[in-house]
Amino acid sequence: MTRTLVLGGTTEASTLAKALAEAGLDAVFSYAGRTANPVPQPLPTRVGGYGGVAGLVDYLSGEGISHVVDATHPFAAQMSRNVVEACAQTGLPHCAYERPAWSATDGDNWTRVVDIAAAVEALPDEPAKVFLAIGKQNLTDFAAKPQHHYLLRLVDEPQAELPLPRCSIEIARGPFDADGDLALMQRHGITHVVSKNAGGRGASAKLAAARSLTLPIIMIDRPQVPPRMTFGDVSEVMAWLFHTPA
Ligand code: 3Y8
Ligand code: NAP
Repeated sequence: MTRTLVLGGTTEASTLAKALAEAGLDAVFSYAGRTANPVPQPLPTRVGGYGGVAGLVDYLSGEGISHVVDATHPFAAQMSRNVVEACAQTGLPHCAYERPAWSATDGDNWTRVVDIAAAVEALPDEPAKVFLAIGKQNLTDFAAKPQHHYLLRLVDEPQAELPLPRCSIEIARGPFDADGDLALMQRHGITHVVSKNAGGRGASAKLAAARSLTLPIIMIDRPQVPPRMTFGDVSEVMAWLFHTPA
C-alpha cells in the first residue's frame, strides 16, 4: 500500500490532490503556512515547515510515507533541495510535478534576469510605476530603488510595515485573468512589470496584459534545483505512483 506526501502550494499540487482523493489513495497534503487561509484540499492536510532536512526525514519515517511528490512552486527551491536530500537519506522514491517555464513570444518585451537582485538592477533610474507581482517575500530588495511607485499584489494584508515608501497594495489570490490584470495595470498607469518565471496559467495573466500594453517585463529566471525525476502532467505522476514499488 502506498502513502504519498504531496508538497503543495501550486495549481499542479491541487490538481494532484484531487486525483489522489478520487483514486482513494492514502496521501497527505503539505502547505508551508505562507498564507492565512490556504485553499482547502480534499486530502488530510498539514501546515508548516518540517525543520530542515532532518525534520523532513523524521516526518517521512514517523508517518510511514512511501512516496514523495514535490509539487511546490519552481521558486520554492529550498523545499525542493530538502526533498532530494531527505529522500536520498531515507531511500524513498520521489518525483517533482511542475509546469514548464514561460518563454517570450512575438510582441513580448522581456529583460531576463537571474535573480531578484538583478531584477532591481534592471529597473530604470528615473521614477517609474512598477507592478511587483512577486508576492511579499522579496520586497526588501526593491528598497534600493525607492524612487519608483510600486504596485504590490499580496495574498494577505501585510502585518508589518512595508519596506517601500511609495506603494499601492492589491490583495488578491490567483489564478488571475488577463482582462483583470489589464484593467489593474491601466488603473495604476503601470510602466514596468516584474515577474518570476513561474510558468503555468495562474500567474500568466500579467504577461498577456503587459503584451497588449506593450510594457517591458523584467522576468526572473527560476533558481537551480538538484536533478530529480520531473513530470509535467498529473496522469504521469499517477502512473509513476502505481508503477513505483513502495
Ligand atoms: C501558500 C495557497 C491553487 C494554487 C494557486 C500557481 C497559481 C494562484 C499565481 C501575481 C503572481 C506568486 C505567489 C502566486 C500564484 C497560484 C497558486 C499562485 C503568484 C497560494 C498559496 C500559498 C501561496 C504562497 C505565495 C507566496 C508568493 C507566491 C503570491 C493558498 C495562493 C507571487 C508567485 O504573501 C505571501 O507571503 C505569498 C507568498 C510564496 C511568492 C512569494 O515569494 O511571496 N505564492 N500562494 C502555500 C503554502 O503555504 O505552502 O493560500 O491557497 C497558491 C498559489 N499562488 O491551489 O490553485 O500555481 O502558481 N503565488 C509567483 O508565481 O510569482 C502571484 O500576483 O501575478
Ligand atoms: P522555500 O523557500 O523553498 O522553502 C522554505 C522553507 O519553507 C522550507 O525549507 C520548508 O521549511 C518550508 N516549506 C516550503 N514549502 C513547504 C510545503 N509545501 N510544506 C511544508 N513546508 C514547506 O519555499 P517558498 O518559496 O517560501 O514557498 C512556500 C510555499 O508557497 C510552497 O508551498 C510553494 O509551493 C508555495 N508557493 C511559492 C511560490 C514562490 O514564488 N516561491 C509561488 C507559489 C506558491 P523547513 O525547512 O522548516 O521544512
